[in-house]
Amino acid sequence: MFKNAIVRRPGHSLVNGITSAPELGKPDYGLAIKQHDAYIAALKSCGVEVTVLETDERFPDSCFVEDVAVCTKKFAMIAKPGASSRRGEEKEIIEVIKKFYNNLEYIKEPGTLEGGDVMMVGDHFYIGLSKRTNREGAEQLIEVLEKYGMSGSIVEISEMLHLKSGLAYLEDDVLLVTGEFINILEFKKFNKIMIDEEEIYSANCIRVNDYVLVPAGYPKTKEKIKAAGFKVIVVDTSEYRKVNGGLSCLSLRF
Ligand code: CIR
Repeated sequence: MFKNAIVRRPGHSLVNGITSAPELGKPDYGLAIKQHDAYIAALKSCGVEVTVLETDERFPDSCFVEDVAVCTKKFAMIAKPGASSRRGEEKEIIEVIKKFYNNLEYIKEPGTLEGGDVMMVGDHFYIGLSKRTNREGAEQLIEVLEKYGMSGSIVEISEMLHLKSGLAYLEDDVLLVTGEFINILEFKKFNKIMIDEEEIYSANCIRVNDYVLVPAGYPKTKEKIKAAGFKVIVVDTSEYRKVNGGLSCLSLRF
């Protein structure tokens, strides 16, 4: 069960967020704010208390709070963004994390790690090696997980931005998978829901207590998740998608 979530309001600088899809255009700020409101409302309807942080115009991608920390049952790991324009965002999350956690740990240079590369499955954490998370960062996280009686393992990523760009664990042994992750041996044990190539963005869903949040505009994914027995809440993230952001990156849940 998640009791809490932390989000950060996007700033106007969101239009300058890192993107690999400039053809989608720049985010419309007014719409992004409305979508953020709806996202917060969706989290609340799942029964979590939402802490809303102020905008931070210095960092265009700072609404993607998932990347700057990893929140586990026993400790929070303050991450170390691999993207240079995001370096420093992690310092801005420490104060609020301290309100919820006594045990804080820190990824140290030369390690880099972004929370979007970390997928929690019970007490085990899959860590993607991406352009943002390096082996040193992943190994630091594994060492700390082991210190607290948990475990971690590494998954190599070749195409996706983050591990959770193409994977989502919906609990109850169900894993949403797409693209390069479909045939990975470590995921064989899960009941997999395959995401169609043309709906690839929608692999980034989140299970929050009794519901699965699914991005708007991906009917096949929505139907598959419903058919697997989950209750679904649809949330529009079109403006965040323009800067490679999805449902999971917009919050920390714990
Ligand atoms: C970035 O490239 O860092 C942002 N524009 C998007 C971050 C998305 N985060 C995530 O998938 N966890």
